[in-house]
Amino acid sequence: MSLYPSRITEYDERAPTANETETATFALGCFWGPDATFGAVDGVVRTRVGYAGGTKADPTYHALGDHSEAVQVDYDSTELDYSDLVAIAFENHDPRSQPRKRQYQNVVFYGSDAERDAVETHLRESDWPEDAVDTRVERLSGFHLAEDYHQKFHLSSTPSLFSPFEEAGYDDDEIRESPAAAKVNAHTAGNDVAAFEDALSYDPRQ
Ligand code: MHO
Repeated sequence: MSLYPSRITEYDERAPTANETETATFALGCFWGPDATFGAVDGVVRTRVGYAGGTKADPTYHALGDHSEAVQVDYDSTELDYSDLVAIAFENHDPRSQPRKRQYQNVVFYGSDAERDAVETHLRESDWPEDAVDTRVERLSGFHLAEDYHQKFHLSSTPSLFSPFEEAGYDDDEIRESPAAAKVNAHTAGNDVAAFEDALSYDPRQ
């Protein structure tokens, strides 16, 4: 499968703008995986990875302090709800224990009382006994963008699909914030991504 730069720019021009989306933030271990897992979901428009949950100012990958690796998901609330994303978060980690390293700990970061209520409702309706869940549920106090080489990690490790973004003239910030890049990144990580198949890729043999 290949990508035309023009398909990328067309896809991104059609996507909901940043003002038209809501944002959810989760720490679920090494952020490369959840970046691609959420990117595959219909209605997830943009993703970015960073550090959250700690107090250290200006964390970096090698000086993380008390933060955890986190993914931020911008989604179209006409297509899916915050609680759908919470459900996906709990399908994609084991909430019964925390990794020892705070870097990889699991945290659901809510941004409002309504979101906190949605997490609590999800847990109450889940099969987990209340005292079995170690995943923290905390108010988001800040999100620090990770280095460019961690953004869309699977995509940037796949030159044949990454170079069309460069040919489209995208810089690092534009690749990080590109709705098309979220979908192609999810595809390169091995997920089924309807938007990639339907709107972005072409088969060069046809
Ligand atoms: N160092 C590990 C995890 C990276 S993740 C961004 C690895 O290379 O797989 O923490």
